[in-house]
Amino acid sequence: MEKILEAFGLCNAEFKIKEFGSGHINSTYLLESQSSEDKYILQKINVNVFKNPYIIAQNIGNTSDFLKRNHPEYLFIHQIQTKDKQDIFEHENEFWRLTQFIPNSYSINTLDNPEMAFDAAKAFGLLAKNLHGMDLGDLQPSIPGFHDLAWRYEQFEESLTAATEARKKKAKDEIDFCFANKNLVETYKNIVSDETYPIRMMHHDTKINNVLFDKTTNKSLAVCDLDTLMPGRIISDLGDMVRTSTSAESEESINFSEVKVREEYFEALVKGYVGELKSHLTASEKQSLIFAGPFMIYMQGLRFLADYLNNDIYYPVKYPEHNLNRAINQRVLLEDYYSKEVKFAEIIENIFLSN
Ligand code: ADP
Ligand code: GN1
Ligand code: MG
Repeated sequence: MEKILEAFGLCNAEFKIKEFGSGHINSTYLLESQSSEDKYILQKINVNVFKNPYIIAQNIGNTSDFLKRNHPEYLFIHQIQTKDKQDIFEHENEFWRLTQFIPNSYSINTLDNPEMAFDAAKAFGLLAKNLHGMDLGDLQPSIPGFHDLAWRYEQFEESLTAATEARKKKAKDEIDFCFANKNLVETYKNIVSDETYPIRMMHHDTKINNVLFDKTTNKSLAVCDLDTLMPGRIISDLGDMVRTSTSAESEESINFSEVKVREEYFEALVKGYVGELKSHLTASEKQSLIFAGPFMIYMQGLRFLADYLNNDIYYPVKYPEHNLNRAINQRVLLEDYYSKEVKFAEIIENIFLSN
């Protein structure tokens, strides 16, 4: 740690360092100064997932510059550079980055009131609104194919050929469910091939624990976890909010009977997100809002299931059926969404009518 902190111009002896957050991918540390109020978030980028960490730095850096020029009042988590003016410190094949800890902030894994769902969605909507018009020309994806549902489906099929008979047997119901819902891949392909459908700078990981709330007011302050900030479509960002902000149980829960898309949370989310972006949304985007939730829930279910079939090579697991249970959780959530889809379509329509 000493070398890493020194690279960023910080003195190791001054800080208390502890592991932080509940993310699956990177290693996150909170640095707390023992002599001042200074706090930082230091992260080691997972290079099995992000094959080229410099793409992350480029995407965040371009976004940072665009926001400084066009929306200087917006609270964005800018990268802190090393003493050598680098966004990333590369050391012994490890890649480290540093940001300010947003003061007085906290994050949560589940929501217990719709106002916070509204606020979380507003935070992601505001990011997308402020990034409207940004030049995406020379940006690359930090993970190629990240939210390409057709590719995720192929990966699921590949995992089936590699899986042990024992795991396939245990996962039979989930495998059948994924096959039975392949029509979602077709809907996705139609959206991708629609030339009127905009590509925007998207966050791509709008899990509720990536929103920072204010400890005093409980209002959203900023969004974090910017590694997957890259060109994409709004169904990714709205969809992951529906996936993670509407159920009383998180994706980790095995209390499956309580895994549900709560209507008032769904309504709050769409209101919060659309409220920010409304004037920029195209007809094709509006039409796709109802698909956002199923798109992301199904894709996450496929990813957890494929990882179970691949013997858990991507998501950290605490017990052998962990990924299978995560896949079941997503299947239950998707089934619940479908049982309320007509109502959700009405909610979306009313939001546009009342504005
Ligand atoms: P991961 O990719 O592993 O999910 P995150 O970037 O989401 O890592 O960080 C993990 C947690 O650390 C977040 O859920 C949030 O609670 C906290 N966090 C991250 N960045 C900041 C920041 N700049 N200020 C305050 N808290 C932060
Ligand atoms: C990972 O890093 P974290 O925990 O915020 C994953 C997301 C998944 C999520 C599921 C780069 O996000 O795509 O939706 O787990 N990030 C990556 O919990 O794969
Ligand atoms: Mg995170």
